Amino acid sequence: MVTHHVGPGFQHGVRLTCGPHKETKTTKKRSTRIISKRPKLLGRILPQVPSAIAESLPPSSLRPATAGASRGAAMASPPRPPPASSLAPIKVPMELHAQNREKLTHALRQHLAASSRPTHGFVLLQGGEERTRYCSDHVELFRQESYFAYLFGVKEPGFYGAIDVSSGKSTLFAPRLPADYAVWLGEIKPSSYFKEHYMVDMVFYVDEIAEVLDRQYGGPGKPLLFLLYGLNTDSNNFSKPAVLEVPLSRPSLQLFFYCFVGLWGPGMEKFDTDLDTLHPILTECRVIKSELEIALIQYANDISSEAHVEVMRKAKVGMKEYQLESIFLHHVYMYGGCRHCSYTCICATGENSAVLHYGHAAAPNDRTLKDGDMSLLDMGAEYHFYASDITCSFPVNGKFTVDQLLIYNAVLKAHNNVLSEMRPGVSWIDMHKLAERTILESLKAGGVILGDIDDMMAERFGAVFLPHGLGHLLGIDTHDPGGYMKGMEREKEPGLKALRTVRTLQEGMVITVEPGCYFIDALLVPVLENPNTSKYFNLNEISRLKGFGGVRIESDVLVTSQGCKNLTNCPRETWEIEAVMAGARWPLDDSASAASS
Ligand SMILES: [Mn+2]
Repeated sequence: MVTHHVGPGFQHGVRLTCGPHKETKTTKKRSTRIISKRPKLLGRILPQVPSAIAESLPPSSLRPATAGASRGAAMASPPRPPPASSLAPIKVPMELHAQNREKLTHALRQHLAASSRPTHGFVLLQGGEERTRYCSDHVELFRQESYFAYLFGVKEPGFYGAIDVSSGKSTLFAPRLPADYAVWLGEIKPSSYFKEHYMVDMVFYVDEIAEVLDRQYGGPGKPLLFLLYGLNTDSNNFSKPAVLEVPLSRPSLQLFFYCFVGLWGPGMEKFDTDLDTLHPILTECRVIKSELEIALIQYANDISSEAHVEVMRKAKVGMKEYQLESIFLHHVYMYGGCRHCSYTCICATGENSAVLHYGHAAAPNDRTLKDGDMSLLDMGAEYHFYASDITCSFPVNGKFTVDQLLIYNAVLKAHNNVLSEMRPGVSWIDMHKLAERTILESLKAGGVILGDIDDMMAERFGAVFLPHGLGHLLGIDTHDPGGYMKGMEREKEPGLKALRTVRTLQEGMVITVEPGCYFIDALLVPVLENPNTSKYFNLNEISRLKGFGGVRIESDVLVTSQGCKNLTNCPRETWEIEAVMAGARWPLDDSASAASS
């Protein structure tokens, strides 16, 4: 996925309204809500599939071509369809989160020692809370807050977690659930379950936090709590420091406590708090991935790559964009166990593929695929919090036109050039410029633009075609935090200002490489009207390509000690795409490769 809050959005600066005031709901309320809504859900009827959709997807005609290979044997018994997936959900190692905690305490101790501060205190994080749909009792499917997920791997809502900075010991605080929970929502798990399952040292209840931390500290003076508060440079939102429940029924009283008494409920006067130290250190921990994290990102990539291939195979003229989305979602969930995607699927075809973040509620992937369209499908599954973010572009009828070959290969060459240059020490800004230059050179070779490429680069002309950043860190968030650490400035120039990171690559980073080339009216028109820039266009060509849409190719790439490793495995060469769309297996076997090349 590409950029959201870049450029103008960023200039709004910090949005203080998104600070810690946002959530006031208590665990108790949540439980009551859930319980009271259940009977309604029990009576819900499954929606009927529109018959037009069912008809457009005759399952037999969409079977891979290999199904016909055993025709002779078909007389005796029906041929076995090939397995729909070669994958199955992998085991999630909770050591991953224990390692993450260890990494944090190590980094925190180092930081504190370096600034001559005492190395004791507690990291205290508040996990995410379940939300309902507006004022209704419909509970939205919960997904853990990402920093909490990183440190504790807890999938349930309403938890807090603490880490003793000096000993490294970790404690989870579980919500105290009412007895009715067992009626509507299942077994109330004992503390011992959470202790064992999440590999923490201790488990208590949320209402015991102040008492437990005070007791565990046992030293002189007040114990220090390191709370998470800091800016997400992609969204401009702030992470929310832990707030202890105020057992007051009236929101106005809660607000009073919040504003005048301090952030805390009863018992918090026992602690000192630090809002500055934790966020940058924890964010930096997330930037470099461990082996165990990489394995999960690889799995999310494997199942998502396979699902993209499945979509590619089943895409046909006359289908709806959302049917492509549906095939992807079904595949990653059915075979990969991925209940969440990392972001909303972008299934753009035709002119929609020039809308960078198509697929949102106001543009809900509902166009009919037409002969001659390109598609741009940006979809990625999430597995145990870890993301994939993959874009494939291909002609919906399975055969590239001359124009499509030109634009697609321009982007592919940019993608491949970047991969061949990526290694520790390389500047991401340079990689962006490399992608941009590659695309401009290809467009020039194809007669779409004219003039000197260096001049175009100096004038940032490439941003007309590639307005978003080349890629972003990927991990528990699709746009993983840490793109701009303290002291790193956002560039001001077109294209570069949209970069989600300006870092130098380091071993262990996972970053997306997603060059694109788009024909976006909102960008083309002003540039065509300006004589300083219109000189670069071959006007005949550009007027023909104006409705082309766009191409993006996106892979998730691990920076290794010597270079990089592409974690994504989708058909990328045009002949690979055409072969797969014609029914060839992926990866192509030797005969298919030979026939196509
Ligand atoms: Mn992306």
